[in-house]
Amino acid sequence: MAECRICGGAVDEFFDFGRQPVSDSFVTPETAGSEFYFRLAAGICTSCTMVQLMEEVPREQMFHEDYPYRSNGSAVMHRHFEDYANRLLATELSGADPFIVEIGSNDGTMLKTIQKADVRHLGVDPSAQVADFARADGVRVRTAFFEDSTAREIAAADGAADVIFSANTTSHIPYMDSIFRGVDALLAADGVLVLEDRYLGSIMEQRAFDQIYDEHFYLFSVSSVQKMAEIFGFELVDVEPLTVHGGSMRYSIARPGKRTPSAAVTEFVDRERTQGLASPETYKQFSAGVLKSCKELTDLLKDLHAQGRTVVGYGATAKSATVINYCGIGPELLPYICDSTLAKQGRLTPGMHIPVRPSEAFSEPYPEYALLFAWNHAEEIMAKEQGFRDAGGKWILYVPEVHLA
Ligand code: DWN
Ligand code: SAH
Ligand code: ZN
Repeated sequence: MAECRICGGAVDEFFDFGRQPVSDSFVTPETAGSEFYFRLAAGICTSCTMVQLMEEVPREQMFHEDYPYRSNGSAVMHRHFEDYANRLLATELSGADPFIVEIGSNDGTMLKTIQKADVRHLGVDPSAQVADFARADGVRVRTAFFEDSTAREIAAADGAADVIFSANTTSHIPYMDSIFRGVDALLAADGVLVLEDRYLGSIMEQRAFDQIYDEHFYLFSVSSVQKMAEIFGFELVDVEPLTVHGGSMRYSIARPGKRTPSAAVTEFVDRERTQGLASPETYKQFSAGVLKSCKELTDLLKDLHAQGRTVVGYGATAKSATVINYCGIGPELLPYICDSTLAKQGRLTPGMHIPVRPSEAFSEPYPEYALLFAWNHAEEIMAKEQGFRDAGGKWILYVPEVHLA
C-alpha cells in the first residue's frame, strides 16, 4: 500500500495503465525509443481522499528546455486567462503597488494582461523554451521550479505577493509540502493563493481516463484541496467551477481566519459526498468504464481500417499518450495526428511514434474520420473545422464514451 504524499495515509490503487512513456516527450525519428517510461497507476488516499499517481516521474524528465506545451494554443484558454487577469486587477491587485506571482506561467498567456496593466508580476516556470516566449512578450519570468527555496529568494528580492496564481500546475507537483512552505514565505498576510485545475468530479462524471498521465500527479477535488490546505496550515475560502479543459475548479486559499469561507465550499463538499467521490464503488465503475472505452475505441479503429476508411488524429495532446499507448493505437490505425503546436510538428508521439503534422494537413481532401484527442476544446475546434464536417467528415470521440459526432 503506497503512502499518500499529502497526509501519509494509505493509498488504494484503482487503475493500472502499466508501463507508459512521459506524455509530452515528442521524439524525432533519431531519438525515438529514448522516452522515459514509468508505471502509470492511480489511487485514492483512504484518509484525505486525494487522488494521486502511485509512481512519481522525476520532474526533470517532464519539464525542461524542450517542453512543448503552450497555453496560447487555444483561443478559449487565451480569453479565459485574460478575463481572470482583468478580474484580479479590479480586485486583489487594486491596492497600492500590488505584486502577483504565477506558478507555471508557461508562455505568459495569463501574465501578459498583468504586464500590460503595468502591475508588478513574476512568472516561475522551469521549461526554458516556453519561458522565452513569455519574455518575448515583456513578461518577467524566472526559469526555475517553484518550491520553498525559490519562494524565499523571490520574497527577499521582490517582497510579499498579494496573489500567487497557478493554473494546471500545482496538480503536477508531488512535493506540495515544499510548495506550501514557499507560499507561506512569499504570500502577504492577507494575500490569496488561487489554484485552478481539472476537476476530479468532472473527470469521474465524463470517465475522462486520459486525464491520468505523468504530469497529473494529483487530480484535485474540493474535499481533498480543503484537507490539503488545512494540513499545510492554510484554509480553502472559495471554489468556482469552470468549463475549461472539460471541467475545472478554481480554489482560493488564504491564511486561517483571514477570509470567511464562502457557502460554495461546503456546497461542493456535500455534492462530492453525494457523488461518491471518495467511495471505492465509484472507482470500480470508473475502471470498468476505462476498459470498455478502450475496447470500443480500438475495435472501431480496426473496423474502419479493415474497411479501408481514412482516419487521422486531431490534437496531439499530452493526455492522448495514455489513450494511444494503453489502447495500443499505432500508425497503421492512425497514420498521423494534426496539431497547431510548432514544437510538436514533424515529431513522433511518445511510445507508439505516430507522426505529428501541422494543422494545415487537415484540409481538402479531408479524411473520412478524425479522432479528437483534444476533446476538451471540441467546441472551438469543431467550429474552426466546419469544412471537415461539410465534406461529410465524422469526428470520433471517446469522452464520455466512444461515439461519432
Ligand atoms: O495540464 C496540462 C494542460 C494545461 O496542457 C498540461 N499537463 C499539459 C497540457 O495538456 P494537453 O496537451 O492535454 O492540453 P490541451 O490544451 O488539451 O492540448 C491541446 C492540443 O491540441 C495542443 O497540442 C494544441 C492542439 N490544438 C490544435 O491543434 N488545434 C488545440 C486547439 C484548440 C486547436 O484548435
Ligand atoms: N499554467 C499554464 C501551463 C500549464 S502546463 C496553463 O494552464 O495553460 C504546466 C506548466 O507547469 C508547464 O509550463 C511546466 O513547465 C510548469 N511547471 C511544472 N512544475 C513546476 C514547478 N514546480 N514550478 C513552476 N512551474 C512548474
Ligand atoms: Zn492523504
